[in-house]
Amino acid sequence: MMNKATCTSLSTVKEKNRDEALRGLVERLWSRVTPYRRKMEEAGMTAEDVKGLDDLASLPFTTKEDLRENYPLGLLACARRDVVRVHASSGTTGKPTVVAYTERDIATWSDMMAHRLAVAGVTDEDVFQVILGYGLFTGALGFHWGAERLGSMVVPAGGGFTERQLLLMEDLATTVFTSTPSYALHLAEVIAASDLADRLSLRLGIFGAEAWTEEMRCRIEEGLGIVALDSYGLSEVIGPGVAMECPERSGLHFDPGHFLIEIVDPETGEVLPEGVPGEVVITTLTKEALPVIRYRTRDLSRLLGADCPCGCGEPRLERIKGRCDDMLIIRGVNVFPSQIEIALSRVEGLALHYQLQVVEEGTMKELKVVCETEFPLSSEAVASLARKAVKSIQTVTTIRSEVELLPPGTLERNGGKALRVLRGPRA
Ligand code: DLL
Repeated sequence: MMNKATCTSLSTVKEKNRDEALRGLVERLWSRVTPYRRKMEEAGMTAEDVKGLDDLASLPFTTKEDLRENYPLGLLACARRDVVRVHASSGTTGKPTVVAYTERDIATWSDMMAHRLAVAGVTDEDVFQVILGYGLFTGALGFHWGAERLGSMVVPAGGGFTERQLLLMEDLATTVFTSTPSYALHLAEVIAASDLADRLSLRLGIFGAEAWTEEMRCRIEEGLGIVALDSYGLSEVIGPGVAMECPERSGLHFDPGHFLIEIVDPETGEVLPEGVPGEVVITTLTKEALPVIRYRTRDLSRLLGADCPCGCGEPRLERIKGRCDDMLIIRGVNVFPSQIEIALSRVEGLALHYQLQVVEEGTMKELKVVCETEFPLSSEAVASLARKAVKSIQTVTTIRSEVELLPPGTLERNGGKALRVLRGPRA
């Protein structure tokens, strides 16, 4: 079985061959995928202009709109009969984005995920509970195949149904689980309110699919008595497994033999140097069915280099700060949901189950923050906490917001991505 030392991703491209891999990718998309060819022609390029990585920045970007416009499989780079699976993004508005995999893509993904999990410290001794939705969402199957490939005992529990999750955790002696961070926090609260803690064997949690903060990590780790690691990925690129923390927790490692990651200025598209924050842009070197060139993720982060104390030698991406699309502009001030999470975490007695409502009053936008308290409280205590929350939010963001506190358990926790931002006129 694989362990940390032996589990290296089989189909990754070695450093010296990355130029060749990029050239091959561009040639393949040029000859097989008309929308890519058209984009390159519009940029005044041909496939021959791309000799290697130095030419990456001259290639046009790919966006979510490109995938939507070519729905469902217009960007396929292989024969349709070679596709063995599709996934799709949830698509809150309009049609979902469909992504496709060949048999080799599935093997690459499993190997890549097994490697990421091994670097995170998962082994074949672990019982690995997958608390993510199985189905069109890439989350569960990505972790499932990776953990199975690593030799862990996989418990495909799926999302939600907290009581059943806890029963399985206890009876099967689960040691590692994956879920969204918001659901992990919910599990921590339910366990704290029960006598279960001593009967569980949990040691590690791997969380992703939504933005979360160090403050949230502290609460999860303290609540569950585990180490909590961050995992990043997106369906358009492959799914979860693109980047993941190691136990050093100082950035998410990724394999540059699978992914070329650039950081660009979200407004101008200009490539930014290592260490400068901007939008994450990803090119897939090894995917067959639906490779992407310079995919604009809309996620904000920065590159951290490869000098992690863990010594694995892979470059790192900093924790995702949020999405460009989630940035709120309230009275001229830019505000990210993660800043609100930090502000709320500083107020003792508040749970980190919250929602931001952007209330449009004419041309003005006001922020209303709805958040649960940790315990049921008197109305005076609620009013006092709400005042503290308003102050904390003002300290972190400079803006004045309205805060409404709700009793514990009011906001939905279905195991899927937490709905953090709601927009619209005042109800
Ligand atoms: O969320 C894949 C995934 C599943 C990743 C499970 C990790 C764990 P999508 O549904 O396509 O795929 O959503 C991708 O989710 O562009 C980010 O905005 C956000 N996201 C994913 N992981 C993180 C993370 C999956 N660790 C979108 N931190 C991405 C912050 C994340 N945001």
